[in-house]
Amino acid sequence: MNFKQDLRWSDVTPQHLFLNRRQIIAAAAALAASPALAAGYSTDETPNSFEDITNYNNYYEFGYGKEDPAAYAGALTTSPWKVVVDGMVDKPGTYDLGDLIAGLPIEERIYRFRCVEAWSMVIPWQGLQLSSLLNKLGVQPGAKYVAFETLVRPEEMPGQQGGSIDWPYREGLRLDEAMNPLTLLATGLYGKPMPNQNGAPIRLVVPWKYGFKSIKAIVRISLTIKQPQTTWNMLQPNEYGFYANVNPQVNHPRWSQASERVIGAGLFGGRKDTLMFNGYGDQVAGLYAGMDLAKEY
Ligand SMILES: Nc1nc2c(c(=O)[nH]1)N[C@H]1C(S)=C(S)[C@@H](COP(=O)(O)O)O[C@H]1N2
Ligand SMILES: [Mo]
Repeated sequence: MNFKQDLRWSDVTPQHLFLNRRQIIAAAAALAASPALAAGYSTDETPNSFEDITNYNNYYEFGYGKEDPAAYAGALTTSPWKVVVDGMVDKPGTYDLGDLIAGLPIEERIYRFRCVEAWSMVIPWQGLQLSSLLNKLGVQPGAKYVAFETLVRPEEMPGQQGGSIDWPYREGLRLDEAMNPLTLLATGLYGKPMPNQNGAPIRLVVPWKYGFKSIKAIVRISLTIKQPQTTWNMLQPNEYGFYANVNPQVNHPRWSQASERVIGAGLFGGRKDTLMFNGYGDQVAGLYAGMDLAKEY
């Protein structure tokens, strides 16, 4: 099965042929908006419109099309929401989401977001640093990785009724990546609670990695000794590695990663060079010192 063909299609389709009128208006509005605040960890690039961010999604539990999540994710029940915490942690348990994150500071961060399919957006997230939750839970010595799983509920997630993915969608980070202050558990965007299609009620955001690392609708967080299995690596290990750091010098076997199509900017160029670590190298390059990123992709 061929997933992630978006790039091959878009590369042969001139931008103006696939932007519809609504998208063109949204793009113009996004560019006319005043510049974003460049504070703390945020980029000062102009965010994409709410319209773009919530209508061009990858969420295979709701279909393979970019507009499927907007069409079908509304049916997902996100309250109550339980999260299982297990593995090498002082306070394991099954938590109600509200209790799990109670008291942890919620921040606003405008991040670049780069999909492995070579498109990108700028998204104003709200969320907590994953490190703050891990510190609250108490990571035990010897834990080296954090594993995440998405909800399995085929009656509300029609994509789980078939297909090649071995549900649940799974992801993982090395503990030092998880503790990096850039890494968020996001609970909202544009100042609103997280839209279902973007991963309500809580999803990961790791801005220096390809978008597939940013797992949605998290119901399990496990501290492990062994490197966890991850969905795209399980499906196509020669195409998707565990690290998945944005790297313009290491191409996907089926397409270049040197540049990216900027969603919503079609009227004004629409393509730009991809930056190493998606522009977050100052904060994260040190995590990979001594590693060959062409081999550990
Ligand atoms: N559970 C789950 N999480 C997921 C995915 C998915 O299919 N299922 N897709 C990933 C991919 S490939 C991308 S690019 C981002 C997209 O996030 P967005 O729709 O909020 O832009 O979600 C990631 N998280
Ligand atoms: Mo992606």
